Amino acid sequence: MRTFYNASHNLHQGRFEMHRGALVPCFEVASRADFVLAELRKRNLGPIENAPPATIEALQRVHAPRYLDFLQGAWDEWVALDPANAQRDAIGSYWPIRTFRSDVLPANFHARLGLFSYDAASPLTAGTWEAARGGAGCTLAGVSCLQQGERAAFVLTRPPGHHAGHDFFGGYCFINNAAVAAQALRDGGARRVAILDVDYHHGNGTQAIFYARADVFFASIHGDPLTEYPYWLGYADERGTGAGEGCNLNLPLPRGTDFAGWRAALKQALQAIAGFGADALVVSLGVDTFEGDPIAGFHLRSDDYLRMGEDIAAAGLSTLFTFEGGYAVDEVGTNAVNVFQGFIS
Ligand code: Q9C
Ligand code: ZN
Repeated sequence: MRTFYNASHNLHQGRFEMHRGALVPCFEVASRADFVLAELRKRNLGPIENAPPATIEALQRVHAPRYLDFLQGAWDEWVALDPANAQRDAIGSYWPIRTFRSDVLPANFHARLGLFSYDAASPLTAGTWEAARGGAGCTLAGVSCLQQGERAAFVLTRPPGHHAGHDFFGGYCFINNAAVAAQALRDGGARRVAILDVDYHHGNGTQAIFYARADVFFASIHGDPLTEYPYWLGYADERGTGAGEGCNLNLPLPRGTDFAGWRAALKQALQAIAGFGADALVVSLGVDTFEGDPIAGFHLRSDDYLRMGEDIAAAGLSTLFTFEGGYAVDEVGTNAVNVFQGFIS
């Protein structure tokens, strides 16, 4: 299986995230990708390649122009406000909740930072834009691979993507790689695409992007948003809207769920995807379902990821894996690569 590795990922290295009133060191660290890369090499899973960054035009297939403009220029604006800002990351302080306007684009930088984000856990850094664009480029290279008839490919990138929406970032995500992939597959001629999101957290950005569409099915298995981030989306009654009605499947599970319970939900998701009749599958692969994850609550063990890969392979679809969460850094390589090992076995 070919891997497209975003060599620019380490341009994004957030320092601190706001966590319940305190700035704490970021959980989403650069070494996560390094551990996965090392494990891929160790197990000789296939070629590891680079790809050029995505063009703005390609990103606009999923994201709003004014959002992309903001992301591209944000760091320079931030530093222009105060040269001392070069030593600290940009994090929002003000957000337009219900009754505020979002049609007006404020001149004030902080107001735009709040307009285009929804949490204080996703620091925007000097290299965030380049890193995120690089990841989207790898995603498009992975899509090309599938279009050339390969069974599967892996996009090894960070920052992750599934929390990023049409015009917002959050949950450590800026550009939604899974959405970029699904859209590129559609643009390349796939009639129906399914996205399976196995990250511990609900893929609210991906869901929102495709919520009214009948051509992209979104299925997600995640911690119940009643207690788990992102809290305001990911409930079972969200089934899509308009033409997209019935094309969204959320399978929230309680904290403490082990692999037996998780695997039953996977079976259900894969059955729904089979019923949808997809031409291709995009998997948002987060391994923060691991029992040792510091910010999540499921109890999957390393061997369980082998079974996960086998089950996903049994769907028989050409499959693109994009790397999402997973914060137990020492095990993130083992767990992610176990999925591929199971998939190709
Ligand atoms: N105590 C991804 O896995 N903070 N993002 C949650 C929980 C945000 C996770 C805090 C978690 C975002 C891609
Ligand atoms: Zn996650």
